[in-house]
Amino acid sequence: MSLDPARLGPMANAIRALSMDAVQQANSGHPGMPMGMADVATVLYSKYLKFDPADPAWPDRDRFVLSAGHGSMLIYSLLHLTGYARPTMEDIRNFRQLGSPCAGHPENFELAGVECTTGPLGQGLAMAVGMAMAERHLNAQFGDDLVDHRTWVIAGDGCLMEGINHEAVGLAGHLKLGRMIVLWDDNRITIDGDTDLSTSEDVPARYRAAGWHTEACDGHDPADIARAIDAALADGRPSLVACRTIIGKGAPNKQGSHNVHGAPLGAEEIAATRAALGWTAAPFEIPADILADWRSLGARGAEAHAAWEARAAGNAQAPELLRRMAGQLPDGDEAGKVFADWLTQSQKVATRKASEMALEVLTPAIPEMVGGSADLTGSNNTKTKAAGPFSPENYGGRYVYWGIREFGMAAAMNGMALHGGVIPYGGTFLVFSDYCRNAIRLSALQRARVVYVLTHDSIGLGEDGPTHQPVEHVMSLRMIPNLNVFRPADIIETAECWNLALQESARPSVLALTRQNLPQLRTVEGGANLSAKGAYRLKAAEAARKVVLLATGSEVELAVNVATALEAQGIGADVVSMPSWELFEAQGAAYRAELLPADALKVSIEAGVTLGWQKYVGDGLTIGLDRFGASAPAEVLFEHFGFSVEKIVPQIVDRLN
Ligand SMILES: Cc1ncc(C[n+]2csc(CCOP(=O)(O)OP(=O)(O)O)c2C)c(N)n1
Ligand SMILES: [Mg+2]
Repeated sequence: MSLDPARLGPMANAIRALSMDAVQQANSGHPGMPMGMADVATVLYSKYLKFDPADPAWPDRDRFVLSAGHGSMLIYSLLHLTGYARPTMEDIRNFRQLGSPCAGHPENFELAGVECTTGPLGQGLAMAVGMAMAERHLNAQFGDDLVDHRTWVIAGDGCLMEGINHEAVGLAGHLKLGRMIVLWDDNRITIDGDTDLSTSEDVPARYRAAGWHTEACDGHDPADIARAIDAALADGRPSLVACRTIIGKGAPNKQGSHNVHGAPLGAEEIAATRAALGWTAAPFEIPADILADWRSLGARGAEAHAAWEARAAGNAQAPELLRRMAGQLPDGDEAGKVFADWLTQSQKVATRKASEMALEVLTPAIPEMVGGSADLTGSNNTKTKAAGPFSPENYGGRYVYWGIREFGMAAAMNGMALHGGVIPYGGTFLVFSDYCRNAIRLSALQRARVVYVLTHDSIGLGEDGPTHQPVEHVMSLRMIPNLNVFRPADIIETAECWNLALQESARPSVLALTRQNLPQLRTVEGGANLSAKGAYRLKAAEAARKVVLLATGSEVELAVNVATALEAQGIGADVVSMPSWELFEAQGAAYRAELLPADALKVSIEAGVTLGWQKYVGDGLTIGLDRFGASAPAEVLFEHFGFSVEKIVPQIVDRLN
């Protein structure tokens, strides 16, 4: 460390001052955590973290995740002090105000240097596991010269208490992610009060049981913090460093109490803190010598960065790494040729099987795809020949056995996507999307290209019964903004939807896929990817059009049969297949009106809740399932719950008369 250790105290106090003043100004926020972890963060940034404020996206930088996202002023202070272009002091003055990148909780798309969006406790640490996995994966493929960095996390009691922590820690220990270091803000305080109120767990023992190395230190003693981090670096296992801290450290009357967790200190206590810290600068002013120390530390990162650039310049693999890190798909369209050939065939397969067939074509062509499943590989059909197991012995493997850890998988996939260089996809049953729903939401919020392969998408899964039969899931996933929900109807649409999912560089996708076989409905070349418009006319009315049938997934076949029966009675019916609401919404009004004309009776058919379909059918008919399913073979269930030509046609005829 080139910095005089005596300078670290004032540097940490700069974080304390900025944090308490910004929270006071906003009259909202969390001063306790940044003030408590200021010393640890100062040691981390001054001695260990590899970063370059002049180029925050440099591929081989260390990743730093503030999992305790409520302490957002900690990272805003660090980014400003070390010399990132943003946040400016003006941004910090406007903490939590409209238009400031200093959002209430850190947002990855607001500020370079914020690696992921945090605040939902536990998920930051779990995303860091994915980042550490991506690092080892790319290291295995590109070597130490190009990929050689660490993943650091600051996490609080809450992050360690959440259930997802068990999944994340189990994965990291099993995968031996030794380049991951978690600095635990062990302040023994949460919102309600002392942690004694709600826990008596021996957290380090749990981590050790999962294969981690653990250390403890005095989180206010820079030398002791450095000693513990050095020990963590020396150990080959992932490390947890319990940093014993005092929440709100520096506020003489309030520190150590849950009252400093999430409320401004107040003018009086701020004055007392200034006096106690010997901090005489006005709010939002950093004394020149202290700022100079921080900036010199920030400038130091240029050296490691330049050394990496020099190595990359002479490395034949560097362009490929940069392509992947930029999120650009490889050139060429070998896959497209195979998919075009499928149009000349007539393959009756489940869409989960069609997805596997598409993946067998896509994964060799797109080497950055890394697949996996939460212990349902054979059911989700996610494994391909190109993807060998990802393991501590072979981090270059492209298939992750996530175990029964849906939430951990989804969060880690977010981390992998945000790390860059990897396009993760992972499977589970659609009904268990609820187990990972908040991570799916964070994929969408963070604009992360993650593909969720969610199979067994309706009562069509049959005998496993209502616990396993999604009813509300497809519709409820459609409610999440910036998430593409695809429900393809056959092998052709499945391939189209996979292509669309991969092309969405800033949006996650869900593929809702069937267990049961579905006939191929598209055989003639219809021009470009028809699913790209979200909905398209699969079959035009022959008789004068009176009805438009709108269906998704397995119910498109039924809609075609219903149309045939209506035509036999002289009633013209269009069939519109609608694999994606989101993409349909993005079409122009003219296209939407052409597909859903005002003068026809519109009927939706989907084996799930009907709430929502009124948007497209107006006062037309909604055929769906507004109750839980039952245990029986699929054909019996579809018949029983009214998904048959015999039960649907009379309802339509009735309505027309
Ligand atoms: C999943 C989730 N549940 C609840 C919250 C609300 N919340 C924010 S901070 C916090 C307490 C966290 O305690 P700790 O991590 O110890 O933070 P400290 O009080 O020490 O800063 C809670 C419950 C949240 N942000 N995320
Ligand atoms: Mg705490």
